[in-house]
Amino acid sequence: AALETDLREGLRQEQFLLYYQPQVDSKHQMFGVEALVRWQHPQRGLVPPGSFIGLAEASGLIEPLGLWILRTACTQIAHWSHNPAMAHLQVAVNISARQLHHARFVEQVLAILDETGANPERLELELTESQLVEDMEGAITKMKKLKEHGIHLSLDDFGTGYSSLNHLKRLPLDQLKIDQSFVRDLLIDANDLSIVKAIVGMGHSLHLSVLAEGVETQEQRDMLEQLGCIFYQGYWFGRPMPVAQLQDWRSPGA
Ligand code: G
Ligand code: G
Ligand code: MN
Ligand code: NA
Repeated sequence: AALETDLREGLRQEQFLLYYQPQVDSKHQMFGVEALVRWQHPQRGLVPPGSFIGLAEASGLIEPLGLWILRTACTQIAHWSHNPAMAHLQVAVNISARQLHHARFVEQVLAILDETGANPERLELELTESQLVEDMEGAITKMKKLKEHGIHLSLDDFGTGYSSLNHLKRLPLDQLKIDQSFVRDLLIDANDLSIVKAIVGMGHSLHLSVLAEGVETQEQRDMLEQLGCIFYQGYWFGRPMPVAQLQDWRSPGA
């Protein structure tokens, strides 16, 4: 309960900030970033999301926090639109189940785009299979509306949830993110290699882009490229970082 009180106070005082992790293509170009929230706690220091997102979801505080995250990411998109080096970047934002299933979620997203002046084409929302299956029909309806406005949709942590190919066929997605658990042992586990290969092939057959998460070495990146996967994210390319540092980012291996 102490942490929940702090979280409520943290929201009031805007103690949160967004870090951004590069998303890179096979030509070593950064084409996007994933926004990852941090909590600058007055006593505890910088708190990672793993330590408070669960509580924010359970307490309902994820609703105001999620709106703050979206508004901050969209404000960043609008700022970058005036910077030729950054204007092309897609900004991916993690959406929690509770936000998505809010009756007014689509209206909330559109209002924030309007308010910030962000180009909807630069915004990508990351959803997970487990949150979609809670209300598949409702989710599909909302996703279609978001897509009509040019917003991109990505399926996060792919392969760890209730992957039903029937769902995948029906979901209006742009991208699959291969979960990092499959990438970790790609070079030593033949099963992971087969799974990644299958996900890449299936994703491309469904006209989705496929991004591999958790890429930590050049060897993993090279193997992914061999398997036909051309979009990557992970510590090899860069850790989540403050926005100021992103300007100086250079791709390893470029
Ligand atoms: O960085 P870390 O490994 O602690 O992140 C843990 C989890 O927090 C991840 O599953 C990540 O998706 C989630 N997360 C990070 N930033 C956000 C955010 O802005 N909104 C939501 N809903 N989840 C986030
Ligand atoms: O659930 P989601 O996929 O949004 O969470 C992404 C989380 O994975 C973030 O907390 C991010 O910091 C973390 N992450 C990003 N790249 C790597 C990586 O290369 N290795 C590991 N172990 N974690 C990573
Ligand atoms: Mn994510
Ligand atoms: Na993920």
